[in-house]
Amino acid sequence: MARRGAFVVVEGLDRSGKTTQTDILRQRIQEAGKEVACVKFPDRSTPIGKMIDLYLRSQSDLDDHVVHLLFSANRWELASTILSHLEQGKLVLCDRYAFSGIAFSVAKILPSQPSLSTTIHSEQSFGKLSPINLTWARAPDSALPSPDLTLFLDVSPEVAYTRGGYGEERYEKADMQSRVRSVFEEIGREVSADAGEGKHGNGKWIVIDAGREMHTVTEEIWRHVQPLLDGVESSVGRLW
Ligand code: DGP
Ligand code: NA
Ligand code: NA
Repeated sequence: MARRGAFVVVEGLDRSGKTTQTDILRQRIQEAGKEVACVKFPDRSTPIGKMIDLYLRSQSDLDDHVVHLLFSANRWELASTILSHLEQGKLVLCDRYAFSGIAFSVAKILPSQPSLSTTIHSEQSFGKLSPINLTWARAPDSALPSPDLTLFLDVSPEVAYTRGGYGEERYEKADMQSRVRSVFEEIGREVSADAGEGKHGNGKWIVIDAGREMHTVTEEIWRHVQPLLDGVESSVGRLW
């Protein structure tokens, strides 16, 4: 079987340097003589992406469930494009993916001092509508192409603060960011546990300490991506 391209996702907190590092990584892959296709979520250019953009800029208010489904739909809009790049042997480099979808939606229901594992798996409802738990949040992204490798750029809220604080958008607030970070940690544990048991892939999950000097972070990222430059033999997995 011909080798296909590898699917690499970069996830991270706001102010983690995700955009800069993704850009450096793209250049390095090209300098290594390999073809790379870049995808970024949310893709604000599509009709659904435009709705997401309005929401993120607080120009519209939407129910949390609706927002969650829009972000997922935005990924489905590009799923076949991602697959065809992979089949053509290109490495797909994706800035955020379904893990962000879960992390941001589930973070909304967490108390500021989370007792995480009980809360995010809870089926209990305390309003008219059920809050978004992990099971519900996972469902719409089920069967999307799964990454071979996810690099999670981790940064503490304190370091993010010293980098000039957060921006103006809806989720860019310190307490939300630390809750998002907790959910990402839980997701990472689950993905790693699955990989450890040899279960079908949600791929490999690597935590990168993005609080360090930029060059150090770049080198560590490269160490993980380099083995994937010549593609992979196995067929593309599906999420969850
Ligand atoms: P970015 O362009 O990477 O800064 O992302 C814009 C914002 O949208 C950022 O605060 C993270 C958030 N976000 C990204 N993907 C999702 C998602 O799937 N669901 C939710 N609720 N938020 C997301
Ligand atoms: Na952002
Ligand atoms: Na998204």
